[in-house]
Amino acid sequence: MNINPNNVEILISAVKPEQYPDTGLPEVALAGRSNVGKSSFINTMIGRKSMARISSKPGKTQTLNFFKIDDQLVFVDVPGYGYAKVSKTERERWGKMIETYITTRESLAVVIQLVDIRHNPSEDDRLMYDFLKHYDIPTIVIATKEDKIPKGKVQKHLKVIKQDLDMDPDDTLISYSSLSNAKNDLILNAIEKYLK
Ligand SMILES: Nc1nc2c(ncn2[C@@H]2O[C@H](COP(=O)(O)OP(=O)(O)O)[C@@H](O)[C@H]2O)c(=O)[nH]1
Ligand SMILES: [Mg+2]
Repeated sequence: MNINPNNVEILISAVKPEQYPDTGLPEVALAGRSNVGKSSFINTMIGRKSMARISSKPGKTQTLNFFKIDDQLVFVDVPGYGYAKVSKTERERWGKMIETYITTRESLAVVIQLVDIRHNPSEDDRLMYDFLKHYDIPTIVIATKEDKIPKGKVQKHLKVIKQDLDMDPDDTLISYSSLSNAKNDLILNAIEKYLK
């Protein structure tokens, strides 16, 4: 699969199912704590520097942002979890929005869960992964920011992540850095397996 960066458009920022776009295309949703690199991942994958907004302020995007990618698939940028400074009400609203999307969206093909390769998965990372497995959502785990650790340590960190998340053997784990597009093909191939 190839993506033409000039054929990428933001469709809508949605909160409720009535606002989800009706494209007939399979969807790939990005999950992960705020600031882990979801928006950067989308930008690097589509080859557009600032399509998805990269926030210096974590916890800011509180909508589901739908990006139509080259008439082949839709990336859904999901607001991050684990940001301490949001109120309980906001957190609950966030939870409902994610839960509704994940559990009811028929066109959802696969979730890409991003974790930071430098750290053990957080409690929230584990809850998210368990939630996805509970609903039988195929998941690709991307351990990002690999440029921040020595190359020789990547495999060891991946092993810890796989163990801590108790990953399903059917799910793929890939180390990654949004500073480079070297793994775009590898990741698109992994995604493609889940597209009908
Ligand atoms: N070094 C490095 N920085 C990254 C990487 N991915 C994201 N970042 C930085 O991490 C911060 C948060 O990224 P962002 O994409 O906004 O995270 P989001 O909140 O999950 O969407 C930004 O300062 C990015 O430039 C990466 O792979 N390597
Ligand atoms: Mg973001």
